[in-house]
Amino acid sequence: MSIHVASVTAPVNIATLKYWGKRDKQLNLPTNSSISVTLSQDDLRALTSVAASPTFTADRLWLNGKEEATVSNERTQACLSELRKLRQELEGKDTKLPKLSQWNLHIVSENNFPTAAGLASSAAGFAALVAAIAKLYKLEQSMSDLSRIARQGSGSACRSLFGGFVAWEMGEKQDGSDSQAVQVSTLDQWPNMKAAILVVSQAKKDTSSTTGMQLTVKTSDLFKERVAHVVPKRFIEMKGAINAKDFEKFAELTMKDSNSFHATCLDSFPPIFYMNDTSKKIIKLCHLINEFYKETIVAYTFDAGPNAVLYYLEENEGKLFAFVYHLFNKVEGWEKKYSQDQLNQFS
Ligand code: 2P0
Repeated sequence: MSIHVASVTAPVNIATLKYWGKRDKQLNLPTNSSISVTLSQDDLRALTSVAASPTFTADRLWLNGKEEATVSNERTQACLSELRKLRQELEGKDTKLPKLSQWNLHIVSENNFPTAAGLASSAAGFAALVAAIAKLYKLEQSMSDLSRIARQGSGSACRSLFGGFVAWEMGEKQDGSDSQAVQVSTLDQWPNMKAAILVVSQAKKDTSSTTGMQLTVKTSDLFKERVAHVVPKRFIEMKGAINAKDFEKFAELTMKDSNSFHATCLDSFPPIFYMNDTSKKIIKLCHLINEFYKETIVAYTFDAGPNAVLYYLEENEGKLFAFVYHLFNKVEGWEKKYSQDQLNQFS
């Protein structure tokens, strides 16, 4: 029996400048460019293995040990058919190659974190799917080329094909041929940048990103302002802050953009709530910490769910977590440092 196998991992990416809104739902073309940080391979990631064999009777997909029907959905099929087309071109050039493009695929994927709880599981999942099949097919396309395919699976997936700081350029063309991810900077260039994830809830979100985005695009006036004037400026400023390793600026833009994205959710009609009371306490806590140290040492960001991602520099890890520890463990005497108003926020 002839069987060909390949495996890859793709990490989660967390947007610091949010993608929210599609101008083309079929092709996943966004209404604004976005920026993210891809976590390291050792952290949150999808591990995907693909096998192709002439004996397989159908494409099949297992996610976290359970067979899924999603292999036949439009988005997965869009990715599979583009990848098969590219493999077919290779097989046309070299007729000795096995005809993998004509064989069915078995895909096994596993996340080491909660699926669909606003922790970008679809991003890592589709990035790993596309990268694994590209490896199996020995495709010669660049990562940006592959990012245009992963984008069709899930918009944010295009950013998980690169490590470090990544921009998804929205592009202008109607066919999506210029809507792709590019690397802004490697993590090595800013090696002391750290991310901590505070898992507030592992529950599945109740409004999917696609549904939420469509509602926001259709009903929010604030969204129009965000897309036209707010994000284009931030996109340039954030790339500048990353290249200059300016944490204060990076943190300010990250927090403001998270707030702006959640404000457009609230401005949708009916409103969409992704953050809960614990999320809001974390926001207040971060501002309190920065105020306390008279220096920006932490930035928060929230995606389409209540879980927080904190960005900070390694040298401030002790300061940051000492504070979190004091607050949440209520070490004797710690409350004397704060006003009653501040304390009430954490009671
Ligand atoms: C982001 N999010 O930039 C934003 C911030 C959520 C909030 O990308 O419909 O799962 O598959 O293209 O990529 C979540 O949206 O949506 C997302 P689809 P996706 O990370």
